[in-house]
Amino acid sequence: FDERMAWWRDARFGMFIHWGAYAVPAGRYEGKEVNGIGEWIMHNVKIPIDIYEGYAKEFNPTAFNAEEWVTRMKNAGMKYMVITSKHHDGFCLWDSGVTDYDIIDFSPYDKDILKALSDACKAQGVKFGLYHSIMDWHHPDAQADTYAGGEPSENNEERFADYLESYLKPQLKELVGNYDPAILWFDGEWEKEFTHEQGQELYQYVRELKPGIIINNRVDKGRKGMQGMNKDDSDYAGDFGTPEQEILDGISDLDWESCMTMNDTWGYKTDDRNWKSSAELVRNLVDAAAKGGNYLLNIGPDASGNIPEASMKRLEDIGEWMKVNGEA
Ligand code: FUL
Repeated sequence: FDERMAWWRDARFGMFIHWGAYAVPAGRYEGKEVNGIGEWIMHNVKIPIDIYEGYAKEFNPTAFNAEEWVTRMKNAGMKYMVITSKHHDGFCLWDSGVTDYDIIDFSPYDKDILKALSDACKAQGVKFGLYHSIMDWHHPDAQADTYAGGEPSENNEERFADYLESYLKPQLKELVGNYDPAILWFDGEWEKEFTHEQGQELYQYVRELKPGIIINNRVDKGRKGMQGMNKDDSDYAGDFGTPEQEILDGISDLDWESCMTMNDTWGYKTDDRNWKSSAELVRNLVDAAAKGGNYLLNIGPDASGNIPEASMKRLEDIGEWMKVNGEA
């Protein structure tokens, strides 16, 4: 029996939140709809860093209400939240000490979003977790592979190692120290210079900051689904597998969590109206639970801080179903 994992295994259902500067363009660039997921717009149309920064400068979500989001989440039967402290675009939703590229120093908005949400989660008795990208398209030493806007540079390995020590780890220390997250959900570990050894070390680093914390398998190199979770991968860091946009095929006694969008994007996109039905979402939840997994269902709030109507409707429908059928 693993005491550390107990609450997470019981939880079954959580809310993923992808929110950041990409909510401002909302999937459109120069008047045109951009294909692909909303939070990848910087990469997908190769938006230069200084232009993209303009979105962060505009990001002013005055309608954001942390208590209301957590209440909606709870009413849907969700037991935990995982929100993007920093996605691949590098913009931070808290007042980071290692960069000004954050909601307090860079944007007109003056509220620390992670503080508001972690307080609201605590007050309403649900768990608070953070998604944090290892790759960073805004940092000159952590974007080399995926974001083609940067100059090819020399000594990438050294520079990336330096980014890990002087930027990423200090950020994680701030996050764990200030907001006491129950989960750290890493991503963007396919950054070319990032190694398996650095992944193992990152896992240890975060566990030392908070021994009881739970960390996904994407902290280590090789991200796909259940990669690293098999018993013969015991030197692979990470506590649970992360199948994306799919529920596992069979029953598994390994720890896993399926993350999924309600439409086709994680970050808000004005033009994405391809919503799954509430019935389909409930079926996925039941399917995941029956196979021993968790279901992490995403919302992408807009730039003013509103959850899309279609998402609120689905959360309410799932809540109705849970009231009748879910365990207390
Ligand atoms: C992926 C990311 O690249 C997507 O933007 C999203 O965050 C998804 C949950 O994970 O690796």
